[in-house]
Amino acid sequence: MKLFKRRPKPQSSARAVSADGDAAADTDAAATQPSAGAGAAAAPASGPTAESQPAEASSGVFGRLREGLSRSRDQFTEGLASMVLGKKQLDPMLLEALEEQLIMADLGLEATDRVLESLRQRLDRKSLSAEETVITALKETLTELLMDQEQSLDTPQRRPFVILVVGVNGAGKTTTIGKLAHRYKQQGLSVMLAAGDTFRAAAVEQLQAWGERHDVPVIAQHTGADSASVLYDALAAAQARNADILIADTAGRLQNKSHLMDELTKVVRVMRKQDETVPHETLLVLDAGTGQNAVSQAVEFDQAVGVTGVAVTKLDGTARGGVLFAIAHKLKRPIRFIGVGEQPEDLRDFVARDFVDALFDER
Ligand SMILES: Nc1nc2c(ncn2[C@@H]2O[C@H](COP(=O)(O)OP(=O)(O)O)[C@@H](O)[C@H]2O)c(=O)[nH]1
Ligand SMILES: [Mg+2]
Repeated sequence: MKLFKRRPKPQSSARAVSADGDAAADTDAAATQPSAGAGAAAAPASGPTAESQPAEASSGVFGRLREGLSRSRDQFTEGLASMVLGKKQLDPMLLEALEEQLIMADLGLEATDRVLESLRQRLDRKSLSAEETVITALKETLTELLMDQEQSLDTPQRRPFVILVVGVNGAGKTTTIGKLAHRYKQQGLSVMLAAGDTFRAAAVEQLQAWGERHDVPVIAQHTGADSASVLYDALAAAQARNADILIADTAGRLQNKSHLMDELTKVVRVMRKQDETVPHETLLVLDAGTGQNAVSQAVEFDQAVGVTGVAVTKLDGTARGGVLFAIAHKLKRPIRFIGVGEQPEDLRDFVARDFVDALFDER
């Protein structure tokens, strides 16, 4: 356990993005440069890179998670440990300081309130003897909050199992689809991809590049084509080829937010003409780096298309990993995956206890 000095950080909102497509311009740019990026750039190797091998060998997969979460860990635990050092009880001043730290770690007000309330109840049940007790209780409380949403995606229920991937531009949809394609291929499943983001020029090519890399067929039309018709064709093709899994990309930005939500609703309606059970998973991709904005996006997408699972990406590039607690608390949908890097193996099943342990630098 590290002990940290208390060093308040300002809440930066440098990368704020709203579900409103228009405000997504900055992430849009982020998405487009490397995005030939997820496609052409840094072809993720299927094994660990030379650079990551020592960590992998020494501390295994948990080491990679820990490494990925280092910035969030600094933000998260900084102050917390030193604050409870020597404290025998959760006095009002300590509570207030904890509250401040949790908010700064991007938990948001509601999740922070919930955590403090549960912590208080937990601590009421036993008297404090050492610093470790407060930390342990806090960790248990945090794990419990996330545990409700720890539920991995069970794909073999249907064939083809259709995953519709939604989220604002730059959130990491296409990259996550590429990583998933890789993962399912590794499991010996037959995978197909649908290039439903027909709005942006680079989007189709980006998905095709992932498809080529992992030898996965991509159903696509030209840029500007009707997204619903691409997905309709893709579903027909997946059925005809008896594919195990079809993963559909969608646009993250249209003229405005209501266009985007209307388009997604239409896509679902059109696909259901073929199979009324689809999509079997509506996976919302959220960029952790957008902090509390990710929470409002979650609510809006859920209202429009009914989110059944969440992938939280870019946890490696941000100190705002605490937002995951806010998402879990607010959205109350399973968190399926977390992205902690750009390698295919950096998309991981979400495990609440591992996540909290990695935030507290343990194991
Ligand atoms: N570091 C890091 N970068 C990611 C992760 N997921 C996606 N990215 C990057 O985020 C950018 C936008 O991703 P993209 O998949 O194009 O987003 P989309 O617009 O939602 O399809 C790309 O440069 C990706 O390589 C992640 O987990 N970690
Ligand atoms: Mg994309």
